[in-house]
Amino acid sequence: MKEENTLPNPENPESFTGLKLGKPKESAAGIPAVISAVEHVFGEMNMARGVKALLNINQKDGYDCPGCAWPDPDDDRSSIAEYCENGAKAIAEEATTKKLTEDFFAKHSIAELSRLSDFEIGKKGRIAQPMYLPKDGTHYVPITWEDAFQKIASTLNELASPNEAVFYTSGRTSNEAAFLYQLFVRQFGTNNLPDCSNMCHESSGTALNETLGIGKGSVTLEDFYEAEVIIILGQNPGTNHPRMLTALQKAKANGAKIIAVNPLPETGLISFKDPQSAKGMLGIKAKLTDLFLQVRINGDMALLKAMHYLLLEEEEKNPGSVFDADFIRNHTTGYKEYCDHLRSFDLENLIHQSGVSIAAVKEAATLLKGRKKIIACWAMGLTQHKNAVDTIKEVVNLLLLKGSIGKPGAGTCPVRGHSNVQGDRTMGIYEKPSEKFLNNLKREFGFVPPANHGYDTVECIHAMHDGKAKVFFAMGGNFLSATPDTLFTAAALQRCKLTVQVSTKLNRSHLITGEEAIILPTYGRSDKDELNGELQFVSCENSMGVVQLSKGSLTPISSELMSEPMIVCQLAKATFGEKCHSRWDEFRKHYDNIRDAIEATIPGFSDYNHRVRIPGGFYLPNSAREGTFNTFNGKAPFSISGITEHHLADDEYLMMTIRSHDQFNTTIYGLNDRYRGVYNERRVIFMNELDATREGLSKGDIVDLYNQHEGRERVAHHFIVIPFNIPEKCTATYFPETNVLVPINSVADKSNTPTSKSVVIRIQKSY
Ligand SMILES: Nc1nc2c(c(=O)[nH]1)N[C@H]1C(S)=C(S)[C@@H](COP(=O)(O)OP(=O)(O)OC[C@H]3O[C@@H](n4cnc5c(=O)[nH]c(N)nc54)[C@H](O)[C@@H]3O)O[C@H]1N2
Ligand SMILES: Nc1nc2c(c(=O)[nH]1)N[C@H]1C(S)=C(S)[C@@H](COP(=O)(O)OP(=O)(O)OC[C@H]3O[C@@H](n4cnc5c(=O)[nH]c(N)nc54)[C@H](O)[C@@H]3O)O[C@H]1N2
Ligand SMILES: [Mo]
Repeated sequence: MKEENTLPNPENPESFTGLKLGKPKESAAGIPAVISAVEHVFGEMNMARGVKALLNINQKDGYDCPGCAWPDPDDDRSSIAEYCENGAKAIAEEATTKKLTEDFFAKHSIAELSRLSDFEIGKKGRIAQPMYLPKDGTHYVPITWEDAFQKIASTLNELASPNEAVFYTSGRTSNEAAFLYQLFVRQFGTNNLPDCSNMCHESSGTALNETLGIGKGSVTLEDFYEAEVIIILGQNPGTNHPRMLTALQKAKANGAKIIAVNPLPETGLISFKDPQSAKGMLGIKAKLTDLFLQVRINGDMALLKAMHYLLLEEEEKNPGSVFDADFIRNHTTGYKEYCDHLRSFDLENLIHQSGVSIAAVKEAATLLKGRKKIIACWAMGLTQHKNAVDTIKEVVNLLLLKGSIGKPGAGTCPVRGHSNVQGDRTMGIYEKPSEKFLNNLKREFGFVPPANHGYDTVECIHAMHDGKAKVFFAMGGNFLSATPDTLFTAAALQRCKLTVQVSTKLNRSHLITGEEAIILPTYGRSDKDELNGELQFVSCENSMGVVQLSKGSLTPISSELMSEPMIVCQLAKATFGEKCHSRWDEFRKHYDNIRDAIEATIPGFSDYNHRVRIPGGFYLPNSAREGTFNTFNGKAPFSISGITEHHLADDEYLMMTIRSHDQFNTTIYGLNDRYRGVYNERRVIFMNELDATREGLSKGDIVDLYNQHEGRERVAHHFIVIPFNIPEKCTATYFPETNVLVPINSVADKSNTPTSKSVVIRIQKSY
């Protein structure tokens, strides 16, 4: 009998791990960061492997850190290792020597494993051989690679249409694997290529494409060192991009002013002790932020408009002193209309809606007034709201007013998440490929790619739910836990005929499956990848468009792992059989052959095999960086959009789902959030003290959280109240524990990104 699988929604307080509260930290990194990194690494592997792993991260001949997409310095890199605490933790998770073989799966049923927390599941270790869950099975059983490919291929070939299969990608997949994967999927006949980007920076890509004609950021690391102002909105670099703090520190030493816009006074933004400098090791901290603007959740649009309003007033008093008239005239459209639009607002009302004090907004305007080299950085605090695309366009408006684009020290910096999420998109992992891209594939590979757009992440969940998609294939990631509305998504996956996960580590997506399920174990970044006796390397594109090689150096934990490019080749062979294009045989021989195919298909990769071997790699062309805008008329339009008001009832709150300091997305490294002073517990809700009092709640109370959307109630049980420095009516919880509350149909306009940072909730005492 198949037991019922449970979901991560514990109904009893025994699931608590034992909260301890400390004071939020005043500065990031320093010695505690080094200690924490070392503990994680050597807790998972022996000394020799640990040292080797750390020494090779982000070195020019090493491997790309799987931690985040922040770029490495072009020239001098730290001679010890270019890593940070959280990069080291990412490596500890990946390079662990704990492994799961068939014995483990024979001993533990799926139902038993699904009762564990995400933290406990992740700590089990790396999957060491292909596993298969038969229909009505209670346990995974071993399967050979050959049988696994045959099963997937025959299920795919039996579908009524290729569009009944979806192929998800998480952002760690290398350029080489991603290119092959999209080629396979399109040759199979569908554009159903949802990816983690749909939940991440899709809003940025949409906004930037529509305004500047390129969906990527425009700055390089060097620009940081020349900037006059760096404004960081909705991003927590101390935790999620720690190496960015080093760049900010250098920028500051060169005179840049830093403005942080965030509902939380995030530790890394406020000050920083560089663990790689002597001063930092001595505990000397550098103050980073000059001005902290504590916005209300989603108050950014109102704040930006208020700042722009004040800047316009100054410009009108003294024309030419604030805005860049030449730039506006030569490179933009709609300036006059935008000024009229600004004037139509009531300044006080804007400031009120932003949640920031009048004095602070005025200080921001004063800071920006005379400066023209501005970099705007942002991440999930802007992208995961209903009006995300419009808010990012408002950020672009600021840069256009100031002529801060296409010149040194200025531009857009959407800080990417997964280490190769940007590269995957460049390689064609996209459900809405351009005609040009498809034509290139057709020319190079001699087949007619499907023209219809495919499903993005939210659309594919609906399709599975409605029975329109029957096979779910994931190249990495943890789809169930990363996506919104966990119970709805679980039901969607469970309606599939077959779910397949190409994975390094065990996660919840292996436990909530279709009728049948397969796990294909693969190499991580740090693993040595040998093919026909020759060591191979792959390549990745970082957040600033630099393509670099990544060569693993650790011995894989099992001889039964297969690299991602090889998995795709074998899958193509099995699926296409005799019709399989001969190119797939070439790809299996050497990764250089894959790179040659990329060069022939995707602009910007000329001489790929040569240039990728140059230490430090090469920059991809970037039109916005060069000051040209690939829009229909070659100009960047000012964007006009209103303010979204959240009409919250007295007992309703906005909730943002954020990352703790001890996690990488759904991989939970530990139970501490050191910078926010939270230890040994993740089921917490941060709320304003006045709100807590109004609700009759005090520190340590246990509450249930409810969301109501489109007539369906969602609930997440048992969270401990922590009164915190956060604006009124705003609350924060950790992702993925509260993904159950994110409504599947609450998405950003145009980008269809789940609104994970503005979930409307009610809070009730549990008992
Ligand atoms: N160690 C580590 N590194 C990571 C990751 C990880 O999980 N762990 N994840 C990677 C990935 S995939 C990504 S996308 C990035 C994510 O990097 P971030 O975007 O920094 O991650 P979040 O924790 O989602 O933090 C969002 C920040 O925005 C703020 N915020 C929330 N809502 C609003 C708002 O309405 N307005 C403003 N102004 N701010 C708001 C929050 O307080 C928080 O500081 O990090 C990448 N790097
Ligand atoms: N509520 C809420 N939800 C969110 C977010 C949020 O802020 N709030 N953030 C969203 C964002 S920004 C993102 S990017 C998504 C992340 O969504 P995903 O990318 O789907 O999730 P991850 O947790 O990064 O995936 C971790 C799993 O990837 C596998 N893995 C790790 N390395 C490799 C590798 O090299 N190869 C392969 N094949 N597998 C590997 C491991 O098995 C691991 O368990 O989540 C989104 N969901
Ligand atoms: Mo992300």
